[in-house]
Amino acid sequence: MKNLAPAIFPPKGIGDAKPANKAVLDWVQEIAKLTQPENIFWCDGSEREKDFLIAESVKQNVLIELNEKKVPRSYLHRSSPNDVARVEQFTFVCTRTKEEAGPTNNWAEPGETYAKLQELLRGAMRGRTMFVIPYIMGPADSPLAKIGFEITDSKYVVLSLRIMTRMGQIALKRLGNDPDAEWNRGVHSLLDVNPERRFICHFPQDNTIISVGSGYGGNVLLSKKCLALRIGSYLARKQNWMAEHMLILGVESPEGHKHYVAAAFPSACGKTNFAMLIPPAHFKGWKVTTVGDDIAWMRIRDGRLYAVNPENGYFGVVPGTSNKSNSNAMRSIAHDTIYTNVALTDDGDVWWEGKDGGPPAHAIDWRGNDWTPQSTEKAAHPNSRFTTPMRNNPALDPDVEKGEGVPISAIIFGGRRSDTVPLVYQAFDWNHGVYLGATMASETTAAATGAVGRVRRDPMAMLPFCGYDIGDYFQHWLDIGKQLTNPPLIFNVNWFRKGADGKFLWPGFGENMRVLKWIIDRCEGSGGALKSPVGWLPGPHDLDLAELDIDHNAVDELLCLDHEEWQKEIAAHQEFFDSLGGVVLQELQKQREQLAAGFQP
Ligand code: OXD
Ligand code: MN
Repeated sequence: MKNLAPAIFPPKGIGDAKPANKAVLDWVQEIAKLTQPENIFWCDGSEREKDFLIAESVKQNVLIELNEKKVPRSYLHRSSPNDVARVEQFTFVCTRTKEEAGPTNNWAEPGETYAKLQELLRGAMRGRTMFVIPYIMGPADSPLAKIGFEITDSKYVVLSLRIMTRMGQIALKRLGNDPDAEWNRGVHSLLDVNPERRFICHFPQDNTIISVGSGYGGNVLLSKKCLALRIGSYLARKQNWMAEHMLILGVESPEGHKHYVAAAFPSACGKTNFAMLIPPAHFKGWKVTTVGDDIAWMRIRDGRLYAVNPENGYFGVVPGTSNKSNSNAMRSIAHDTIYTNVALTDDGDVWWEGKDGGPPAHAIDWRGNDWTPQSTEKAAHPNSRFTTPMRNNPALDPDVEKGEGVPISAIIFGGRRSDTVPLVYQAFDWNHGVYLGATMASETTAAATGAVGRVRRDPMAMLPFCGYDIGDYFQHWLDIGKQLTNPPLIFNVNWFRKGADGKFLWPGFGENMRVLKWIIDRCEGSGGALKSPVGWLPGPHDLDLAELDIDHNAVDELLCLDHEEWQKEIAAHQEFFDSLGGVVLQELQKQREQLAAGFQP
């Protein structure tokens, strides 16, 4: 199998950045004893190390070098066709009791799970190299920063983590040699990339993650979903901060007034596009900048929420990315990028469905087979990805490295809903906003294996990522609200509402600036709104739609509340709450009753 490349032997000065911390060394020895690798490679994050690992990966076919003129210093990786997305059904939260994991997580007993994983890992790295990757999540000097170590037998993971985190010496330095320092233990092995032996297991009480049997990013870049969200959310509750599946963007008016907003949309619902939004010509002088595109860590300071992006790069969905949908992303991925599961053109470039220009006459598809426009299969997998440093983003926010974070004026929830949910509305207050987040739903996407297009409740876009009981998570949101004297306003958006003809009513992408502008107006106390049963809705003239080619009926449809649809929606909220058993809080039930009362005839 192409992923299971044999050991590599670096020259002196590469792969020998052994940490000074004894607790780390002991843990690495323990894992090495179990997995029995040929050798241990201690990563330092240097350029020399990168060059060496890339050269070896190309030699061993783990990476394919792309045309230097078309996409400089960029590579294509093909994962096993059975391993192309997150596997929620094989993802476990192994708290001491089932109740602590709650009704939305797969729970497994920690002792038994460790024993099972140990058996799978026994001798798993024989004849191979074991990499030890130290990394920091968050700006190095942030009070929110966390240190993690990932042990892996995949060079693709090392090279990806080098992009996605602050990796190497910087983390070793920050950790120092305090044996009691807090750090996350992550172990990953490809094993034989067999779905039968694929488990992504979290042990929040031990700050430990073990992932086996996969090479796909969301399952194996342990810094991201596993540490920054599942373990992160568990730590956040214990330590009174928030770990959320949210992008963070800055929006600056021509007069230089700046706000930051954080937005929680489920996987593959446009977080990266929104975070990199380019305002349409009508919004001359307005600027949107990116702090993060997937994860926000937030803490309370002076009665406000401040956010940092714990990541250092973007792991984004490729298909559909174009100069029209997201030209900042196109510029970001034009160089120094690792592509996974896109198509390879005959001149060594990459191609995917939705890329600018027509399809190539011939390409090699994501599985490595010949492809032409007549093929019935997609050339790029719908969940094919780019891994690119955030430094590549021309719209990167200047305060992205600020340890204290950026102050959040608004939180936005949103899902992919063909009907029912208006383009935008504002919660009456924090607790009502928590209800909006807790009941949000979205049509499923290719980011996880399973059916696509099915409406499922995805509270705060955290359904697959909350590392503990969801009822306690809702309570944590309410508790945080009580501590904020200047809380962010909370909004809900839906870019995906469709008309009777099945077509999207809203143009989306850059035009979402019009919605963002209303949100900013509301934060500044200047935007108009009408009170409705679901929250504050913009009136017909409150959204700036100048120079937008949109039918008035479409705008009415986008903002309307259909009573029948909402009766169904409110019933679905109750059904969802019922499915959670006893965990739903009185406060949220009260919010539901108020909402229902608003729709009484
Ligand atoms: C992601 C996801 O990869 O949410 O960000 O699946
Ligand atoms: Mn995500």
